[in-house]
Amino acid sequence: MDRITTIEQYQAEYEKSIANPESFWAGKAEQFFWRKKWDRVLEWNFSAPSVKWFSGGRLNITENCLDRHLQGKAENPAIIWEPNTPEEPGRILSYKQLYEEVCRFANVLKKNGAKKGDRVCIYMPMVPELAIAVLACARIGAIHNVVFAGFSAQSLSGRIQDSDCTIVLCSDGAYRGAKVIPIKEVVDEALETCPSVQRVIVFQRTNSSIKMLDGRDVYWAEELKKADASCEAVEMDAEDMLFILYTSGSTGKPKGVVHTCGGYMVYTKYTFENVFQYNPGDVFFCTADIGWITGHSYIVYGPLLAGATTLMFEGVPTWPDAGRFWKIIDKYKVNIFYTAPTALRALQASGLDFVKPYKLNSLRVLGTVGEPINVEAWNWYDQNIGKGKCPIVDTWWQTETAGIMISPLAGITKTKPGYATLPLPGIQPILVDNEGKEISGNGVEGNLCIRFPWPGMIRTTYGDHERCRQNYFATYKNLYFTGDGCKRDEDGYYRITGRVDDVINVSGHRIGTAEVENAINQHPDIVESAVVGYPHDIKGQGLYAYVISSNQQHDLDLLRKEIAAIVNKAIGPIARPDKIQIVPGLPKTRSGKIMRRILRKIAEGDFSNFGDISTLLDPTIVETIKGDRVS
Ligand code: 7RM
Repeated sequence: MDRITTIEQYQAEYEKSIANPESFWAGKAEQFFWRKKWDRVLEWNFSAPSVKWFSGGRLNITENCLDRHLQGKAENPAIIWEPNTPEEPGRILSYKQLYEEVCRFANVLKKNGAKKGDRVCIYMPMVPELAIAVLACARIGAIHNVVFAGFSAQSLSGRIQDSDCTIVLCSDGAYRGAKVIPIKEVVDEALETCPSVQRVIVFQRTNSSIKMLDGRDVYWAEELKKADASCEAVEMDAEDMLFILYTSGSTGKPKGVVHTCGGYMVYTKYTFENVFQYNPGDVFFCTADIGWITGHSYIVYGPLLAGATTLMFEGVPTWPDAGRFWKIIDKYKVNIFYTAPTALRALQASGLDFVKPYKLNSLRVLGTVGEPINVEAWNWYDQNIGKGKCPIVDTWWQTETAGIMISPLAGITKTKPGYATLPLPGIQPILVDNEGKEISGNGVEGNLCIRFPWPGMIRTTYGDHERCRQNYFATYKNLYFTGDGCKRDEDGYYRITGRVDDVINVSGHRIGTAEVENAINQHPDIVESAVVGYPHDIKGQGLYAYVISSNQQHDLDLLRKEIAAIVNKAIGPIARPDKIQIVPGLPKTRSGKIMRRILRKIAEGDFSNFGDISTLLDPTIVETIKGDRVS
């Protein structure tokens, strides 16, 4: 372990990381087990872009997550699993058990045809087998593509096709609160359009009745019976792909963000240990789903690389009641708790009666991620969960960054509600104006970019490197552009203000407006649509859709229902618009561009100042839309 313990040490470490990044990161990388040491620490240029960390280095990340801990930590709990239903017994897997389960399932994958470099799609609920599957892929060098099990068949199919997966791992069904969700059914529908898939391995969680396709589908448990408990790890190059994870951007189709073995390993462990100030023996509870980057980096890889105990929760925060998180924290004596502002706002709204029955005295550190946290939620978290004694780390980062980038170090960096505070060592943020000119000094605001590589950064977007360049490296020369707006206050503290592109953050989930518009436009009566975000008390942002219908006779409530159903089918319930307004036209400029700024203001209910609307083709449309606003 290698942990910063004072603010002076943070400053010294930060300065070293800027003055000599290569020796700084080499020092971190040396703490791992490499089959062969790297030849070069870093080669990079942001114009291609091409970034290589630890090139020539050979390793397998699972040897660092598992094998390495068998000396001394074999009996320590690696994964604690809490099921959806509180009455169902949980499971605890020691490092030794997890190691054996991963090896066994790695052999199952091999027997079913998976080889190094193959893409394996994982579409599963939050059961230990999901983490085991992820690690088993990494063990044999197969590239995992985890898809959050709330996405629709169409989204799943798109992700499988884009990365040409040959194997799909899924469950029969999933428990989510009081609901049973048909997982295999969604997979079956998705696979109607996925010719690359040869094999489906089905884990039985709910014992629901499912269809099994002869010659394609097999049962997890059956396959395991035939598998050996030892499996040699496949030696990987530091820059070999570890995984693909799809995320929404400002253009229509989600992008497959690619991360590689060496840099990802170094970055997730370093950030895990330092941001949360992890102590050996701590129980760490991250409430994300493994289907998102937060789950990849801070449920699976970061904690396991550190030899920590990671808690996996299958259910939802409000079932059977809004005290579920707090019950789990007391039950397993959780020391570090990491969640999303949206969950905190929902729990705050449920009232303190759900918090009071619990002691919460094992907690030492609290964290948030995914979206800006409002001061009220921050204070509520601080007082009622942390009892004023636990530092809160507001961690800013992205799918593309692999790990935390701007964040306090728990108990070390002085916090300020709403501020992600300072960059971690190795991270060089820069604010630029819309022309790409640096905005220096403090008390300023601009577009957040990063000017130097870090080991966890995105390498490419799967199958389309040009898209990666266009999206992240072409807006501002020689900079990685995050898509976020950001303030730097008088103390040099950073506050992320939200996306400056057409991405909306709904309950901490990234939704591309273009993606939702494409879905809505599939409706035969919809001529055109425009989706914008508006402030939402619980979700942070909600989705407001303006649609033009060609059918004047259409029952409007029915039309809204049909639109919601279409979005559900195309993306999933998380992208369903909160409000739908049927409009006769959209505010467009003479060149045909929709003036979204006006639509955002109307959605917000702010009619004060629309700015210059004289360039609109039909300025009267603004009044009409205003008049019919959905409140
Ligand atoms: C980890 C994750 C990334 C986007 C990012 C921001 C927003 C994330 C914070 C935040 C304010 C934070 N990955 N975001 N963390 N905004 N404060 N602490 O969420 O790829 O799904 O989303 O989320 O806009 O660009 S993500």
